[in-house]
Amino acid sequence: MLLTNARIATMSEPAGYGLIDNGAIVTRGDRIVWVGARSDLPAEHAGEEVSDLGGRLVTPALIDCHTHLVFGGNRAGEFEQRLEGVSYEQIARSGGGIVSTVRATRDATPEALLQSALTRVDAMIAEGVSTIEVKSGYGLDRESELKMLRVARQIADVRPVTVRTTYLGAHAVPPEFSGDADGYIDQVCIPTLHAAHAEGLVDAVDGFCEGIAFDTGQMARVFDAARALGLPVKLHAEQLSNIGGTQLAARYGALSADHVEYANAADADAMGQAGSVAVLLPGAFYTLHETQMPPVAAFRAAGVPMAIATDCNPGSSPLASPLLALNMACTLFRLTPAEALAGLTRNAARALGLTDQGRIAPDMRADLAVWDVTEPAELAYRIGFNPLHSRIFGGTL
Ligand code: DI6
Ligand code: FE
Repeated sequence: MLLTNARIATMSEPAGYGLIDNGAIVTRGDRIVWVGARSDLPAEHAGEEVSDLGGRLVTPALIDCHTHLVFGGNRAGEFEQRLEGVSYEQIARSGGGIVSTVRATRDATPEALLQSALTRVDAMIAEGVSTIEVKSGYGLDRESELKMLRVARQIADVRPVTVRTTYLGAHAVPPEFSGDADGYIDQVCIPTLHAAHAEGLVDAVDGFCEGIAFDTGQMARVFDAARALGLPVKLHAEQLSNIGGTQLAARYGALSADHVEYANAADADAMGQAGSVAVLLPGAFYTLHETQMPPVAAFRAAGVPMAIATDCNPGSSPLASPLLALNMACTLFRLTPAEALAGLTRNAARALGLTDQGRIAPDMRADLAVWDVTEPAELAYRIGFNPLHSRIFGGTL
């Protein structure tokens, strides 16, 4: 396939959009084989079937590198409580929060979990998403965690999307282990990781390192187990306070540290040296009325790549719109529109350890989004407006 008459944001440079005007892209099978100015198209590709994009903008398809989009129930009631001044932490400590979604998820059939997840997946695909990371972490017992991961993997059987699954057994302490986080880690979380890995259900391992969840010592045990299985790690770190999660993640060479509002310059340096991505989640910041900004200037100074994701979940970020996340990253966190778009393409791929996605370049997967705009900044600047014209997934329109 030969795509012509395109304005291409290749996202393949270390900064900026890598724009090509009057561009063309040649795909073969599920790969990109050539990209450049139409006038430079090698003669060998001139005979391909042409699709004229009418001057539209083409970007890499979007990658949502941090979601919890498989879950049961909903938490609209907690939204109302928070509006009356009850904090996310207070709700969690009084038996609500993550644990209330755990009850609903344990009770749900796999079929019901899949159907409700697909409503969110479809919203994301409609905004040009090609790859979605999905975490477990609302089961917190062996069978329910495995159920969540199997459902997450099933999404890719019924929709044209790539799914990466992350084991988040260390998300919260379930009620049956109340007051015994260590017992939960050793008796359930780590054995279930082994079971999920044996079933081929795990691409990466994550945890929630926070006062209301697990400390760095507990997370280190989970990370040691992941390392022994050859699995990469990532961490919810420094979301509500700074307890050293980012430094821990860096010591384990984590793919990413996520949220990181309370990270500091030393944390940014450690991440820069480890090559970890900072995954910024403006939907959670917005929903929880947070005021502590992630240290964006320190990330830039330390050369830490920044990714943007929806954190789609029923509690802290009921957001299924990557385009709104793009806008929020600029408006709330002061990223440039080019940084934000890199955050949903090139750097999101890196946060998932994917080397053949997130850029428009030869040998990359042909996952592309075609937009009814001409300026890439328009994707971030509009609110509640979806200009997707078409999406190409693995070379197929
Ligand atoms: N931090 C988050 O923002 C999500 N998980 C986490 O560790 C929230 C999950 C939830 O509230 O259900
Ligand atoms: Fe999260």
